[in-house]
Amino acid sequence: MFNIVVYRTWGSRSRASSLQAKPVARRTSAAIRAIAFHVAAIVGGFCLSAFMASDSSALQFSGSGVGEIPDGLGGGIEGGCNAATEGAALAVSFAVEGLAAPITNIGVRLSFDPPHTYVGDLHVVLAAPDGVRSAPIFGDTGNSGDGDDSSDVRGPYAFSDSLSGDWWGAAAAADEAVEIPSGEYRATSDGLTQAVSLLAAFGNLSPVQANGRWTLTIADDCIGDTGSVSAAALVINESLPVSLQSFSVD
Ligand SMILES: [Ca+2]
Ligand SMILES: [Ca+2]
Repeated sequence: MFNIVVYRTWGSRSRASSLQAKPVARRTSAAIRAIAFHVAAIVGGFCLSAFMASDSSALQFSGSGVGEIPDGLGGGIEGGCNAATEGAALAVSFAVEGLAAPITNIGVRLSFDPPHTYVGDLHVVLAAPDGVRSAPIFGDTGNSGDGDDSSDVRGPYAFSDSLSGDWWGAAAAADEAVEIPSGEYRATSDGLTQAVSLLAAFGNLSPVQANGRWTLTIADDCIGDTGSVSAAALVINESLPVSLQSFSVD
């Protein structure tokens, strides 16, 4: 197998170098093994370097403006909490710069501390610098017509198209006053369990359009349960699936 590597590597350069390779290959198998080892090491090292370089090419931006989420105004009766009863939204911003290629992957990381004690109160939306393109991360989680899910949120949580966690399912599985487990989830529609594609919402932005101030708004629509966003990050164009471990900003 290594012989093939040697010949292909040299043969691809020029006819002269290919001819030079053959006499070497005929001398001893030990020589071939030594050469092959070095070529394999070089190729392997190159691949590792390329892997690391592409991985580190992801752009990560820490959110500014984290803090307490103003409480909502609604409550008391069924359906009393809705868009009209949202408190002032907490706006966390990401100063995106240096993006030179189209968006191929985008993810959000979010942590709450102190935890918010009622996930169904919350509406989280990511908006591009143009203020027009936006996508929900989650909202009215567990909306069933007779109330939203009462579980807590602490995190950290990661959301992107390349993740598979079921946010609504995790909320349903967690009892009242029990935290939705930290983990990796798909973003979901506001008030609906359907997954949302962040790439569909933002993938058509040019680099020029994508560089600028992105905003993550977190609004609470119901009185009585509160919490704070303690950290947030926006990751763009990571070569690997955007994972919880990939976020280094706390
Ligand atoms: Ca629950
Ligand atoms: Ca509330």
